[in-house]
This record gives sequence, C-alpha cells and structure tokens, in this order.
Amino acid sequence: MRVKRYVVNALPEAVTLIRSELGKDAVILNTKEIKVGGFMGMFRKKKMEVIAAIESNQANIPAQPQRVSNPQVDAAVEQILQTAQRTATAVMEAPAAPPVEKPKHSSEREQFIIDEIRDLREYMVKLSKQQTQAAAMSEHLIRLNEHLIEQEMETKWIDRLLQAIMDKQTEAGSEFSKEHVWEHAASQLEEWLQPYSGSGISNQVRVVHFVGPTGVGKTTTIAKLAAEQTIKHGKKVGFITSDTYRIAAVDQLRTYANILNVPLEVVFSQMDLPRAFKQLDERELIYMDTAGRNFRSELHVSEVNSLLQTSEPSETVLVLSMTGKTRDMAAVADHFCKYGVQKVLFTKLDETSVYGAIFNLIMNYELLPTYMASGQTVPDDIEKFQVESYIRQLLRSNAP
Ligand SMILES: Nc1nc2c(ncn2[C@@H]2O[C@H](COP(=O)(O)OP(=O)(O)O)[C@@H](O)[C@H]2O)c(=O)[nH]1
Ligand SMILES: [Mg+2]
Repeated sequence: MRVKRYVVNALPEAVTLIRSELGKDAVILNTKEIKVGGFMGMFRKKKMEVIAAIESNQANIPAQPQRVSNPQVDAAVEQILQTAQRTATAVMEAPAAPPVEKPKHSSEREQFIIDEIRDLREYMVKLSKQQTQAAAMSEHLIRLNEHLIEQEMETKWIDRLLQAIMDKQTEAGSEFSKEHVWEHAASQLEEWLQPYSGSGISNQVRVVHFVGPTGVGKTTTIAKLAAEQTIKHGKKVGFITSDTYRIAAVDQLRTYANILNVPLEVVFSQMDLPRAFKQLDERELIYMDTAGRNFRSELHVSEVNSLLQTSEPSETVLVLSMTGKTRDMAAVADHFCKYGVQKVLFTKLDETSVYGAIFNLIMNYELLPTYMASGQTVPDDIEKFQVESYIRQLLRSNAP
C-alpha cells in the first residue's frame, strides 16, 4: 500500500491531486483540519490534511492519460461535455426526430454526438435560409402563390414561376409593385405556353379522331366544329361514329348530321372502317366520334386506338372536361400520350373557375391545346385556344 499526505485549502483540491498522482482507485483514509505557519501561535492559517492511499500494485497508474490538471480547462471541458450530452439527449428524445439507436461504446457515442451536432447545425442553416427566402417574398408574391394554389397549378410550376419573378426583382434591385408581380407572372407563363399554342386542328389532315372519357363533350364538340367548317368555310364534312355502346349516342350524332346535312357512317369494329371511308370518299373532312370509356384503364385506350387506324393523314384530339379531377385527367393524358396523341381540347370551361389543370397538362405532357369549349350551345360555345386569354382567366382573381 502506498500512503500519501496532502495539505490543501479545501477537499476538492485534494481530490484532484490524489486522482492525478495516485489514480482513480485511490481512497481517502482520513481528513482533518490543521493550522499551519503563523508567528508565536498567532496568524496561523486553516488548512486541511488529507491522507490518501492506494494498493501498491496500482500505485502510479494514472486514472486517465496523464495531464497537468488545470481547473479552468477542466471546467470548460466539463461544460462542453454537458452541452453535448444535453444536445444528444434532446435530439434522441425529440418526438419529431427520426429513430436513432443509442450507441454502446464511448467513442461511438462521441462520434454520435458530433454527428448530431453537425446535423443540427445543417438544419439550423437550412431553416435560416428558408426564413430569408420567405422574408424575401413580398405580400404580392405570397398572394400570387396562394392564387395559383387555388387554381390547382402544380407546386413545381408555381415554385419555378415565383423564383423567376424573384430573380427579376433581384435584377431590378427593388421590390415589384402588385401590378408588376402579376404582369411578370403573365409574361412568364405566356413564354412557357407559347411554344405549344397556335396549332389548332391541322388543315393538312382529312381525318380527325376525337377520343376521351364518357360525357366530356366529344359529340357536342364535333357538332360545333363541323358547323364551323360547313357554314363558315363551306367544307364538305362527313361523320363516322364507333360509339355503338349506347343507342342514344348514335342518335345524338345523327341529329346533328341531319341539321348540318352531313353524311354519317356507323362502324362496329375495325373491319367496318374501309367501307365507311369508301362511302365518305368525296368528303373533304371526316370527323370520327368514339365511345367514351374509363380511359384510366390502359386496355380501353389500346382498344379505342385500334379503331383509329387509317391510311390517310389523320390526327387524334383528346377531349378533356374541366369538371374532371386534375389527377384523373393526368392519368388519361398519360395513357393517350403513350399512343402518340399530341392534341388536346378542353370543354366545360363555363362550369369551373379553376384553370390550373390546363397549364399542368400542356407543360407536363407537351400536349398542343386546340380549342376551348364553354357551353352547350352548338355551334357558338367554342373558340380556338389562345394563350393570352387563357392566362388572363388563370390569373384573374376570384377574390370578392
Ligand atoms: N357546360 C357545358 N356542357 C357541355 C360542354 N360540352 C358538352 N357539354 C354537355 O355535356 C354533356 C355530354 O356531352 P356529349 O357531347 O354527349 O359527351 P360525349 O360523351 O363525350 O360525347 C351534354 O349534356 C353536353 O351538352 C361545355 O363546353 N360546357
Ligand atoms: Mg358522345
């Protein structure tokens, strides 16, 4: 056993010394108050005598890597460790945090704490960046954002638009007025849509197929367009219909055919097509009506597609109603695009005040918009798709 005597001002001082000299396994055998120094029994200082001991085979083994103890450094290290531990505990116990495994070994634990602190720091930086960006959004941009969300424009397009306006604002070096923000929005949207517009239905093709879900307005639209072609342009138009699922469907088109004095051929299968085309041989323009089906099913898409085969120049127009759900419209568009459909026609604009789906569909599927129908009246309620008037509708505020 090795015994050592320490004279110190206070016990904690002795503990530090004992630990560094005798190691962590040393034990304190005795402590007592003593008085040292002074002069003739006066002015003696109060001290503490501490007797510590360690088993001899353990003597001189330092508790930790030997270092010179410095109370200030110790205190600082202790504080850092406590902070790190608190942080780690907070992170581990935070309800929103992803599940974490408590590491077992101290080196793992240190690494874990360091990683957590780094993550925390990155998160703080990200948060402050987001706050700066949100702060950079003027009340006009915030209103525009809200308006476009109400219009069901996809978030990715809204974000792109807002970013473009903010970039222009930065370039200009000052915050845009309300009018400026909305003007820039209009011109940016126009710029994006312009490449897809102005196509209408080609003059070069003789056969135009109309496809789309049940009840979107295919037959009505055909009647509207045929009226325009016969009455306005004096064209010789013919009709074919393959919508034989409902008796009323054929009758509906026959009624329009009679009014417009346009011949109508009914086909029940692909095999009837050559005969129908032969009957309509001297017609300059042929509109083909098809049955509306659940075109979210690709099987129905391929089925209708098999009826659209002709040896002649033709094109197919996908008819979509604005009363449909945005997600369903996207699914239908997705299927028809796989079959090479490039043109789209939107109906029932009169029945909605939400127009974002048109933008999403054109941009996401690179569909070429042809016409917009906005009512049941044949032949008036249809007009060519025009980017400017569409953007005006999209941006028009519905606020009371
Ligand atoms: N409000 C409104 N109704 C329409 C429009 N186009 C067609 N419709 C109506 O929608 C219903 C279905 O039209 P129809 O042409 O038979 O659809 P189809 O099944 O696709 O051939 C009819 O009552 C039409 O009058 C439109 O643009 N606006
Ligand atoms: Mg129909």
